[in-house]
Amino acid sequence: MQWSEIMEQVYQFWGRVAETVTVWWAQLELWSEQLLHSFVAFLAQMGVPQHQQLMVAYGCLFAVATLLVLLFVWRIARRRRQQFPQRGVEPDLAEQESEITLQPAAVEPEPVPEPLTLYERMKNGLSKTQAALIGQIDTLFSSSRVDDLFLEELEEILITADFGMKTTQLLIGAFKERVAIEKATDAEELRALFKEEILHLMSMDVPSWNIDCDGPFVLLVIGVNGVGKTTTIGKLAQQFTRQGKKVILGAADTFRAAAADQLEVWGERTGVTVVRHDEGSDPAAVAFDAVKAAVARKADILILDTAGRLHTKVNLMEEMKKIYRVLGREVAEAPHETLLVLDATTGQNALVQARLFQESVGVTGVAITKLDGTAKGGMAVAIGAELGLPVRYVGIGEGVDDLRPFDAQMFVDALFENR
Ligand SMILES: Nc1nc2c(ncn2[C@@H]2O[C@H](COP(=O)(O)OP(=O)(O)OP(=O)(O)O)[C@@H](O)[C@H]2O)c(=O)[nH]1
Ligand SMILES: [Mg+2]
Repeated sequence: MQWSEIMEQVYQFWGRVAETVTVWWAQLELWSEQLLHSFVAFLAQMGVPQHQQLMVAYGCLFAVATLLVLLFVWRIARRRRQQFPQRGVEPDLAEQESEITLQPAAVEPEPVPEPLTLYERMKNGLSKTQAALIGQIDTLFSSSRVDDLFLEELEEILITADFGMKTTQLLIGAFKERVAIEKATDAEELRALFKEEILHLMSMDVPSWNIDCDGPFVLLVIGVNGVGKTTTIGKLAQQFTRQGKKVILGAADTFRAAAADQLEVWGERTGVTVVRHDEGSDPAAVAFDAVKAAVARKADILILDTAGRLHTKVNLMEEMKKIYRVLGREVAEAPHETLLVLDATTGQNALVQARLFQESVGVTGVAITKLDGTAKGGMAVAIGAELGLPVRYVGIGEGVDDLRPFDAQMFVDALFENR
């Protein structure tokens, strides 16, 4: 639209406004004149002499207007007294007070919720397992003494929470022994002993990752599809980057282009370089380029994503051997850690996967994801107890801080704490 057209429209608008105001004003004048005439006629009827009628009419109108103004002021004063009853009628003071009292209330910021502590996050993440497992255990411990029936019921609860048969037997055997030694009968004592035995099964003496080793620390992440490998890698990349580490990611899951895209999204989010090839290319070639890039750029950590779709154990082994070879050629002892990602919601099935990967590839640690979405948290105990594999990380949500280095004591405390 042209500038002149806009101006014309503005003029037209104001013209219309002025016209309307003029019409209203004329109408108002007409009404007031009519009112005055009617009032004068009324005065005449009342016998007021003609030369005084106009003066009396104006006088009355002035009195009515004054009354209306006074009524308005009185209403405002009454409202303020209701707001500040203790102040009585001290308008100046009340005004000052109102500024003092009302101002902060008007600008008071929304209370910011305290960020959850690590322990609280763990507790929330384990709430489903807690509800299913500890609730039943508490009922059992407080309702009967330790006898065969009690142990049978305990066994059933543990199997339902996916501790698996072997771990359940181990746990019940150890618990029975402890109860006999300590001569425990009280529900609280039994609970404490049971908690200790779970902790004992989960505790493992394993050295932490030597991230500050010479050359990049190489972490190979494996697992069947959908368990949370890429998400775990993204979370790890973010956490390591926050610690000031230089991280490089390798998209050795070449099974589908979307896998590398997903990793690239995490790379962009965390400001980390992602080495990728086209869909269907050789994963070992990606591993080769990624490790070369990590060495050349003096990265602290290289994390490799892989596809979990190799159909047979032989294929899986061949593929992995190739990757191990190229990594080991570039960096001594690489990969330093082969982290198997397991989805907690799959319960005992995760243990079957762990066994398969352990036999064919050689796993050095486990990350258990999606613990927040399951009541089958018992599988986390079984991993260590049955396979002797250290749990390195647990995923307790989709947020970046919901991947936590595993701490058996915190895990058990969070599980057993009364809510
Ligand atoms: N609730 C919850 N969801 C998770 C967790 N970890 C991963 N996920 C979700 O699990 C889904 C699968 O995660 P991915 O990282 O794509 O799994 P993947 O193993 O890389 O899958 P493929 O590349 O297809 O083999 C995603 O929707 C993630 O957000 C966790 O700890 N808790
Ligand atoms: Mg993936």
